[in-house]
Amino acid sequence: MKKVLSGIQPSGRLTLGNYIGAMRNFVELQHQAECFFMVVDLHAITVPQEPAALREQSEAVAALFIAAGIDPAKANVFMQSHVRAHAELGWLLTTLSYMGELERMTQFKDKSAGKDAIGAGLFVYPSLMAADILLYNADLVPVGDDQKQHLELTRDLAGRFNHRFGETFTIPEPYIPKVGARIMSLDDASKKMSKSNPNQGSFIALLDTPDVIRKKISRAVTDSGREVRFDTAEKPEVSNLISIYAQCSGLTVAEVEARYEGQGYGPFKKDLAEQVVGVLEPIQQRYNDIRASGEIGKLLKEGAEKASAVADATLRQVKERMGFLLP
Ligand code: ATP
Ligand code: LTN
Repeated sequence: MKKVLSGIQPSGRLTLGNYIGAMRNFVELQHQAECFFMVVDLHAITVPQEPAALREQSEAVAALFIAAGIDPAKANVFMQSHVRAHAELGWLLTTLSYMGELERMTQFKDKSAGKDAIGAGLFVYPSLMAADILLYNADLVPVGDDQKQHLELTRDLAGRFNHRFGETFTIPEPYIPKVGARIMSLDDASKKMSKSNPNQGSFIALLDTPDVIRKKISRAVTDSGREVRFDTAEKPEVSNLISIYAQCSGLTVAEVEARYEGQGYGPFKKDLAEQVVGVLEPIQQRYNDIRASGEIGKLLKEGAEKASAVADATLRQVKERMGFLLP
């Protein structure tokens, strides 16, 4: 059976981009593979987090995994910080990572741009991500387009380790959706939709109320034309909205274009809002039930126990091959 691993940071309120780009594929893959889905809190602290908010967001992300359809009886859901092997293998792989390759990471460049104090954790972030993946010998890693480069680095690190210390790690493949791998910001189609964007109108949060969703979509930037046509070069804003529509309705891009031919943006945006609400409302209901049940702590504990058993065995093998004196 193939192994699948992915993670989402509790660095803010999850967005429709996280859902379409990543989480939805988690739900699909759980039926075909042995899955490990984590809330990557150790990654979230590579930029400053307020402790109370981090704790709340961590529980919220875990509850959203389940609400989105991940079945904890099928997939392991856990907190990264509950499995100590992540931090430990992260350090071991940091010692195998080169400054030059880490400096080339666009996420690092974007997140450090214009800052005078840049945390060292932000720099070595990809080495920790590689540890996350390699601990479970994952074959597939479902992520959005922005994580492709980190996956490449993970593959390089796995290959480097195998070459130096003997075949140990599986070389993982990214699993990226064909449509929706990069949902753009509602206020600026040149930037990806991000939960860390201070402009709340730039993203749809999975827990936004239907009215807020309608308002955000009606205010989403378009262009001065009126044609609902997919053309990322000429019409990036409208194309982004068409992608969201297609992903939420199950229609193809061409079917969405045909449905709104000659109708202008008004009816298109109105229906788009209802499509998004239709996808998010059931998730929100399940989310509220799960939070109210008080079961999340128990689920995470069980998930971490199962994940630790796998991760600890890999870590022990890695340390042995690297020449550590084992206890
Ligand atoms: P931040 O903006 O705080 O850095 P993020 O949402 O980009 O956070 P994560 O929470 O770690 O980062 O992302 C979780 C998953 O969601 C990743 O697989 C990422 O590729 C995917 N993802 C994030 N934003 C988008 C987007 N706009 N479109 C498609 N996929 C996305
Ligand atoms: N870097 C990812 C989050 C992440 C991840 C992982 C994704 C951390 N560890 C392991 C897949 C597998 C991000 O910023 N979106």
